[in-house]
Amino acid sequence: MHAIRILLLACLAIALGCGSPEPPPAGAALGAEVLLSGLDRPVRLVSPPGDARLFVVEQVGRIRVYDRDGGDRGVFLDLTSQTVAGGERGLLGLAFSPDYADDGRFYVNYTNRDGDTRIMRYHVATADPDRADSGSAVLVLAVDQPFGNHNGGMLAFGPDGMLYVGMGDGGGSGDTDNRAQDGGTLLGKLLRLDVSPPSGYAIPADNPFVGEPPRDEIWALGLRNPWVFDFDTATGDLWIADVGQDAWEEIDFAPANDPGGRNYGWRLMEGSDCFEPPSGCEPDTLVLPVHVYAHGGDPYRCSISGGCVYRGTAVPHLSGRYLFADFCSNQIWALTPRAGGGAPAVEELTAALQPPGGYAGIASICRDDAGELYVLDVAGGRVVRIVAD
Ligand SMILES: [Ca+2]
Ligand SMILES: [Ca+2]
Repeated sequence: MHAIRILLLACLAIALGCGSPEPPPAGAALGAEVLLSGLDRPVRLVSPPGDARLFVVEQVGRIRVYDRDGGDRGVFLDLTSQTVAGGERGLLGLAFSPDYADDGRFYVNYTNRDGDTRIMRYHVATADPDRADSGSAVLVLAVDQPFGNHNGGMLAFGPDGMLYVGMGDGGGSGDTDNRAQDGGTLLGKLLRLDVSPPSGYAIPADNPFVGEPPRDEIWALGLRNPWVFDFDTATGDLWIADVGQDAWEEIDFAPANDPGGRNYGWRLMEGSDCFEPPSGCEPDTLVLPVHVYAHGGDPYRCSISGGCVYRGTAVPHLSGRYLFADFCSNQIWALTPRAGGGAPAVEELTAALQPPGGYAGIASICRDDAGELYVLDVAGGRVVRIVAD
């Protein structure tokens, strides 16, 4: 009906001689279907390499495992007794080893009962691939958290086989202790760790601050709350959604094979504006976002929920585009990178990607091993798959 109306309007426009027909409505080849519901604050969805199963992270401390068609395979790991969940805390990150099929290792990032960040390694159970060995925990990294918010939380292996860790600035407001610019703390950074040792981690020899004062774990600094980042599975490019303060939300970028050491600006800058100090922030010395959007509007926008670059096959309209959302407005956009730089094109897809009942609060957009995308509605307890209409 809607399509017919648009067609009629387009014909009318031609008849009146007022221009060429409209292109197909944005998102005409897109749809959204509810795959899972009734979950307890789902924040992430991850698949091991080469594995068709979907592992859904519930912020309350559970990892559930499903078939790709939504068939329930049970609870993979229950960490609810280890975590303090609520607000921005809880079980926040999950990454499977690049060699998971052989080594059975996976990594989680959660806020422990003291409110501090713990990154732990676990092993799959010997007898059942749908269960983790809950007694196999090994500490990889512990980071104290001064406040309850801005825990970052995401873990992902890069194309280089290293584990990347998104760390928020420690919280509070305005990064009053200037942690994101302080090379002496891991807060407000993206970390790069070699997790091949039996426990803990090693520093990759080519990390950018080896032999310099900033801590050797740091890959990038000047981040406020990089809750979701993504390595494009086709190019290796890095996309970081960094949650802003009161004015701007931003998307940061680094090309594949970047040597690291980028300073993305926070708290000197929020988005493309000076923040602290309010003027004279010397943007030329910092890495500016590739895309920003302002707080406000109707629906009200206030907090970016990062996503993924689409490299699946089911939805050609999205190929090579980076999808992201806003937690407050539940709008969804697709960003098309510009070869050779320049401002990327951004298309809003909110209408085309509405499931029945809409979204209550989007936490992230994630991909499975086939490259297909899922919207994680943390507040609505649902996982919504993006499909061709
Ligand atoms: Ca150093
Ligand atoms: Ca920034």
